[in-house]
Amino acid sequence: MKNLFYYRDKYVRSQPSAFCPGCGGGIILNCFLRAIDDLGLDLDKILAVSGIGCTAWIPSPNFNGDTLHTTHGRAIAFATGAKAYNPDLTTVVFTGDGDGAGIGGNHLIHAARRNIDLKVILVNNMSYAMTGGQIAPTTLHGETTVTSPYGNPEFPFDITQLVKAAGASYVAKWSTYHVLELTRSIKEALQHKGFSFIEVLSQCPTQQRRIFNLRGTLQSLPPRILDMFGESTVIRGRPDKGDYVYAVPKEDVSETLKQVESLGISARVVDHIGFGQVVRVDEEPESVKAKLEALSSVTYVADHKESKIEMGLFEKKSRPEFTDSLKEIIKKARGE
Ligand SMILES: Cc1ncc(C[n+]2csc(CCOP(=O)(O)OP(=O)(O)O)c2C)c(N)n1
Ligand SMILES: [Mg+2]
Repeated sequence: MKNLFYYRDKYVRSQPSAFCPGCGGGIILNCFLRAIDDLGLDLDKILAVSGIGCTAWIPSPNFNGDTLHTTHGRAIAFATGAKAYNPDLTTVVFTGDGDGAGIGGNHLIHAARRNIDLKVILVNNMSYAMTGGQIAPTTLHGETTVTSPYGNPEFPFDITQLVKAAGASYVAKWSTYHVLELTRSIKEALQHKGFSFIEVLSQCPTQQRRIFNLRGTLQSLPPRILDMFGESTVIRGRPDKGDYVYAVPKEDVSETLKQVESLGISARVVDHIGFGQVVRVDEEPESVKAKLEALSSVTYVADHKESKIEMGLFEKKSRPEFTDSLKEIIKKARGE
């Protein structure tokens, strides 16, 4: 079993981290390093490209291989040029949700359409985090940010579905809670020929404190947000027991908890991306739903699957890859 020091000494440039404490960036870097190590990839054959933002720092300056730190929103454009010039390199792009789906959204869909063999890890922290947490195209409707103090009037893109529809041949979505699945998925993407895209829902205690309206000390937030990701997601194709419900409070969650417990039902307060703080009751829905609905502090009793974000593999198919097609066309043009 290799420990963290092994990965740090072999793959990470020695310097203090620029990430805020509890940032998801370190987890994603860790998953990436484990993936390349497991596959035994040669560092000289990897190029990591990033744009601008906290996410852009995951490879640069942390990764001890070749990195290209480019301009905001243009990581995929630079990576396209690099890959077309030297298709032998495994070219991996790290891009934020603002970088990749906002300012660089056009590059993203066109690279997917071309099926160019780039591995794109898009880190979705639901905001333009580095510059203070402004609305991004991934910020959920109603969420509060510095540019939407009364709630976001817009609706987000489903980036995974967008990239799939645009033609990507490998598409997956995970979160920083799902480290084993994410590492496995990065390995699959690294071995897949064609545009390979992984959206990673990531925690940003600094900005998500406001976005998710979380109270409590800063130190308490990273594990809490990770638990929230676990609570708010379902994995495609994995059997889901469904033996629980959520009591959504009218106002005060502690009052709802008190009322539920007064019925002799054991329950706990959990954070949920879709509902905020809710009371989770681990009982068969038929046995508790009506009782919970009758409580004066409960506005609604939600089914376990409601308002959850789907994780997993969304696409894996084979189709002609751009740099291969380009090579053929260059041969033809030269009359070879
Ligand atoms: C052309 C341009 N516009 C705006 C900026 C300012 N800027 C720097 S980082 C950033 C936010 C990046 O957000 P995202 O891509 O989601 O990455 P995160 O920091 O959230 O990981 C912005 C707007 C810039 N550097 N260049
Ligand atoms: Mg972001």
